[in-house]
Amino acid sequence: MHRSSGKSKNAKTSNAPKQKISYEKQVDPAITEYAVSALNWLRKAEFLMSAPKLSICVEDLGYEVAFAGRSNAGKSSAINALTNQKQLARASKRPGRTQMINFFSLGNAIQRLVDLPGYGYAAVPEAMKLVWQKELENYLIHRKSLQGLVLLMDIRHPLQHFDVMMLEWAYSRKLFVHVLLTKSDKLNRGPASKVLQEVKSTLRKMKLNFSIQLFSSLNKQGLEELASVMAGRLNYTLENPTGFDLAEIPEASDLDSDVDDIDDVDVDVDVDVDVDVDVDVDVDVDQAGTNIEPKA
Ligand SMILES: Nc1nc2c(ncn2[C@@H]2O[C@H](COP(=O)(O)OP(=O)(O)O)[C@@H](O)[C@H]2O)c(=O)[nH]1
Ligand SMILES: [Mg+2]
Repeated sequence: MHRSSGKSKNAKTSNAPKQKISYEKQVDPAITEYAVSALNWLRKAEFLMSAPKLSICVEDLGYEVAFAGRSNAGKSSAINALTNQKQLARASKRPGRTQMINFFSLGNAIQRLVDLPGYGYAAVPEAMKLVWQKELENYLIHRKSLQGLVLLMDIRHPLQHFDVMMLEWAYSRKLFVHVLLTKSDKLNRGPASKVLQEVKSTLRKMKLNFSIQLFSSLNKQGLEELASVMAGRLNYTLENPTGFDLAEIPEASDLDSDVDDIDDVDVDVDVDVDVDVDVDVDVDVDQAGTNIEPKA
């Protein structure tokens, strides 16, 4: 019995390998030289600073792409996978750790990745939620170097209230949005592409300037696509001649407040925002707003 089943297994494997090997060697045509180079470039990410509010943050020069998502959408995992750095944005089993706007330089300080506070963590006083909501809105509406928003949504729960709010802010200033349907490994291919089509159709109706993809930090699905989109928004070229010295970017304490400028900008925002959005904030930001410990 044992012997015969071993035999049939051998017979099977001896017929199989040739085709399988040639299939595995095929290169995915979506993985271009640019994507590979972009991915390598993004691995240069280094923590720059953590800002408690927009008025105390990296000078608004150059190019930025910001990551946003509800708490637990997979934002920290995505940033870590993209930059190939386990601790860059601390992926946490406990939702609600990200509390500030975190800036990362990408080889030089005028090309940046920004990690925005997550939403959805309920254990935060209502007043703090409103403060953070306002800060987020401020950042999204007024930040001139912001070239695009990467909005992460768990593929099983897309387009929640927070997501729609972010999309409306993006629309109000014609900001490009790249949507990641995260944890795509949780669904089979059929159901996953169905969600992809449905969300795509909603975003079209919202008249957004957007792109969308499936993404999984777990099995690295969609990393190259994300890297290409980001690099494109950040003006990365294969030569990437932007030589910029980190030392030229002033420390947070040297920066003048941008608050007056922000008040002067006349942006017509028509956003219908309920106040019950769960902003993901820990309350250990001190009163003066000078706590700049990175937390993700
Ligand atoms: N299956 C699966 N789980 C993921 C993936 N990305 C993140 N997670 C899990 O989802 C939870 C929240 O992830 P995290 O990156 O901390 O989310 P964040 O709150 O948006 O920063 C963690 O338990 C992760 O291990 C993924 O691609 N696939
Ligand atoms: Mg996180």
